[in-house]
Amino acid sequence: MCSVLFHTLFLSISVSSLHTSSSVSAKQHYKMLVLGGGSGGIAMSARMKRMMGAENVAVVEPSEMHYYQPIWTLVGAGAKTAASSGRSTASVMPSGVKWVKSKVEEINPDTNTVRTDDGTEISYEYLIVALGLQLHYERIKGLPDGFEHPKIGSNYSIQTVEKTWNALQNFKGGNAVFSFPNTPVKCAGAPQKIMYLSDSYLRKTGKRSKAKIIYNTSLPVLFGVKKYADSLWEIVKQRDLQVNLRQNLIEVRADKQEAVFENLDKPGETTVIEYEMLHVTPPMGPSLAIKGGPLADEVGWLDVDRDTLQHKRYPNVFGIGDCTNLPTVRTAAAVAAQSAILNRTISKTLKKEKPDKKYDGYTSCPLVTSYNTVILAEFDYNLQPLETFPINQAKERRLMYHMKADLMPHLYWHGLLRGLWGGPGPYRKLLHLGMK
Ligand code: FAD
Ligand code: UQ1
Repeated sequence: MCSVLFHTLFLSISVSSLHTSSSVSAKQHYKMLVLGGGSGGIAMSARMKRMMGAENVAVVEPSEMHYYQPIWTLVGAGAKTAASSGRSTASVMPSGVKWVKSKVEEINPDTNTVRTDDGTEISYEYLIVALGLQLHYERIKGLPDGFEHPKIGSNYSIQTVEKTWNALQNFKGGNAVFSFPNTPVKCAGAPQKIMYLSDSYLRKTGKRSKAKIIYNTSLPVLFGVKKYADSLWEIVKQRDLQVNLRQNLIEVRADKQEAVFENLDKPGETTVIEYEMLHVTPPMGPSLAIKGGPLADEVGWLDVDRDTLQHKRYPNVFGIGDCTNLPTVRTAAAVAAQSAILNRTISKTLKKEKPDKKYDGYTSCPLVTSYNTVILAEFDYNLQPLETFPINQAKERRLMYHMKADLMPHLYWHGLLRGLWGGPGPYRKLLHLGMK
């Protein structure tokens, strides 16, 4: 009780911020502890504040900055600035919610505790895990050091996204190469969106005839949903983009501008491509704070129920977003839909009732195909299209580009992060009324 009073007093006299850092608070127990302050963590902390009061909620997040990652596709192509993608974590943290500015090292669901990198133990009654996924540039020989050389970039990290734009602007002639790794990735369309944008840029600047554009993907398909893959194959044919399937980037010799790919169907067979521009999508894997621990599945992802998002073995633990093993494509759009379901699951669990709403796997990938067109892919667990608008979304559309570039950022900062946007499901039903 005493510590709660101290905490309240401290908050009331703090002039610099509404949020306190971990070093000044003695409170080490929360009714709702959220791990990770990215898309899923902030959205759920806003929802949990509404459900149980800000004083009962804490978020563990080490980063000073919060990034709207989906816009990095456009930053890499020079259509948005990197600065526009970030805001301070303090500014997105719901007011009154405790921000523990540390890194989670270990989660102990048997004792309902979490240990952070500064050795602090925090206990909880309920836990939401939203730790995102881990990028593994280091699994490609020659990286990350290779990024110190020009002509190579990656839209997947704030450190390297502007390097993509530099490489594109400085392109003179030769191969422009784009990779897709041999792991699950977040936003499975992003590795090829930057190829379409680069093609458009080179056409606009009169350099396209000097370029050979190559998309080397580990996957056996161009895109996992047939309806959109069919449209994308048409586009790559029309624009003379070379797609090579089952090719995995294993080494970058940045000093010589060489990329080495292995043929996944013929182990040991490698191809060396000299590049004038290289865009790397890194291998990705589970959060290291989850992998190998009691909350992980056999691969390392958070083991949650695909309908309710409740942990399969620990009923007071829940998961959202990229860190989970939900069998859908990891996106912020999926996080939005999941946040509404998880809110319901938790509210039912608190009342000792059975969760009733089911997540259908909704995810969405605005496939940017030029500086003014998008194919808006939306689909479910069964890889079946689940489109919001009563028009054929497999067609390239200008309207959808404006949605991606101009509307989505607002929906993210003011809707999703405030716990007010639970995905387009209800609007889809309205928009399709009378159409079927
Ligand atoms: P994140 O938002 O990544 O948050 C994870 C948080 O956990 C981070 O803040 C991190 O600092 C924190 N964290 C990590 N480890 C620890 C630890 N040990 N302790 C404490 N905190 C920790 N989605 C779309 O819907 N549409 C798109 O068009 C789209 N395009 C994309 C393009 C690119 C280039 C990229 C990179 C992503 C794109 N996404 C897109 C995907 C989207 O950004 C992610 O799926 C979404 O942010 C996932 O939310 P999350 O909360 O699971 O993870
Ligand atoms: C979405 O909800 C979302 O999260 C805010 C995205 O992330 C940026 C998206 O890219 C998309 C497409 C959606 C889905 C929203 C609509 C209106 C179709």
